[in-house]
Amino acid sequence: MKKKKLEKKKRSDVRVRDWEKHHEFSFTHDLVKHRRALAKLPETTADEKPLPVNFTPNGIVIAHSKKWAFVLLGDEERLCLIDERLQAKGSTLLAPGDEVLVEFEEGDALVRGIAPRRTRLSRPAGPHGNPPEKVFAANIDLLIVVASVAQPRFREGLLDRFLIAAVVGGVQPLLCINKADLGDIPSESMQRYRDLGIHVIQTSCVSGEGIQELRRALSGKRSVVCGHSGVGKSSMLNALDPNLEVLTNEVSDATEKGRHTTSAARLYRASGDLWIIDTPGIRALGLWGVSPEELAFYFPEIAEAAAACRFNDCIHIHEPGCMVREALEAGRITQARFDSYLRIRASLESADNLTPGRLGIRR
Ligand SMILES: Nc1nc2c(ncn2[C@@H]2O[C@H](COP(=O)(O)OP(=O)(O)OP(=O)(O)O)[C@@H](O)[C@H]2O)c(=O)[nH]1
Ligand SMILES: [Mg+2]
Ligand SMILES: [Zn+2]
Repeated sequence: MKKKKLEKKKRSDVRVRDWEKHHEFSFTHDLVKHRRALAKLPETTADEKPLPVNFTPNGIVIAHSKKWAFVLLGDEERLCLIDERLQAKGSTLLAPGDEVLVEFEEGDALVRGIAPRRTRLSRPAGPHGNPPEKVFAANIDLLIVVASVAQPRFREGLLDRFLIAAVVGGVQPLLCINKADLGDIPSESMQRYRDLGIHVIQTSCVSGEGIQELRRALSGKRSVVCGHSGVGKSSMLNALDPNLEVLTNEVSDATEKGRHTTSAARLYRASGDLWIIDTPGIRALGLWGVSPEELAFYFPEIAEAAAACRFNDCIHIHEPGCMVREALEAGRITQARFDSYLRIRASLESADNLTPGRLGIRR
């Protein structure tokens, strides 16, 4: 009985939210394939040759743990050790999509340099995270935020957070409403995002609806798929290119939630010049590099109205002469987006930056 309890505790300890903390652990799936290769790698990089400063990257990171990474060198996928000095630099931990310099030493491949990132998607690494910023995808053009019509039920909470992370990191967002074969979502929900200039595609990995449109949008670009567990992110990669054979799993019958099948982010190269990073489903997304005061600027319709508020430091909650609340009453700002603004603001003010936060005001 006691043993059972322990096992249970251990399993529940692996939270998807803690990607970084459990990376080594969650990576065992991929490791099985490469265990033999890994055994041949040296424990540390004894060589003290200085790290190169100006270099031309020769590889792209597919997936990584703290100490090693799968890197695409030309057409070859290679397991490389990461030079310990790069880890010591803190802010330069690897992310899938990173462009790196790999050098060879006595047959061993070593990651010796990380090129500056063109774009990034980040989140806070958590209270004990070092470095405090966790980059989970690098050098990408498109963030595909995936939600599902049902199983799991459609939830919008994460969407606005991903849209903000995209703006912060210089990435263009695209919204994918998957499992369209199971029904529809309210058209206002989709229109709300289309009105913000976001490309919204309804897809189904079962009927194939929208897959061609998605393929066109992704072609020639580097993208990353993100969203709750079970919405069909990995299935979408398979729909785009069946040769990928990405692992997927049914959602739980009882809770209609996903089973957190994908355990670590990984870059896939698919036919038609598609480069896509698949990521594990998450329950929540903390925002990196956004202060409560500047949050309104990431909601374009709120920022526009806010320019006319009576007080410069108006936070649009209860100040007199607030044009945001006026725009809300007039319907120019939707209640859903305003509620989302309030919730995210409350969470940015909370200690862990994650607690969705109850609406801080009574209306
Ligand atoms: N009906 C229907 N089912 C789908 C669709 N797309 C995916 N599924 C199913 O949804 C379940 C979850 O799919 P996954 O691709 O594993 O979901 P995921 O988002 O990668 O989940 P995590 O890896 O846990 O984050 C699988 O049983 C899929 O077959 C779809 O368009 N329609
Ligand atoms: Mg998956
Ligand atoms: Zn205001």
